[in-house]
Amino acid sequence: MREKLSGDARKAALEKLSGWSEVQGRDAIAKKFVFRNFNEAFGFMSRAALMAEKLDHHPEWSNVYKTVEVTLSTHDSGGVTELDIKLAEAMNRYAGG
Ligand code: H2B
Repeated sequence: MREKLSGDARKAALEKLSGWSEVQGRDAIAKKFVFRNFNEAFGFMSRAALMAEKLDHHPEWSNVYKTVEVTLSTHDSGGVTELDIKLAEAMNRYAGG
């Protein structure tokens, strides 16, 4: 099982992750991605889904038209781990920043 990130390591990891923030009342991080249209939103989701399978680590997410809301947490560990940071970084790359 992965170790939960806390303290300085967690702070440092989050500071590098543009647009991601702590979820209130839960050990998780979240970001709302807004694209130009559905095609771009779904392209992003397809790339992220392939990475999620590769990492065997899966997002909680929803899509409405051009918006994708993502929450990341490692369920097996009950909180945010290095895997969530990895997937969040990949998602930022796929979203173009
Ligand atoms: N995704 C997330 N976000 N957290 C997990 O703990 C997790 C997962 N566990 N994807 C994986 C799959 C595990 O259940 C399987 C058996 O590897």
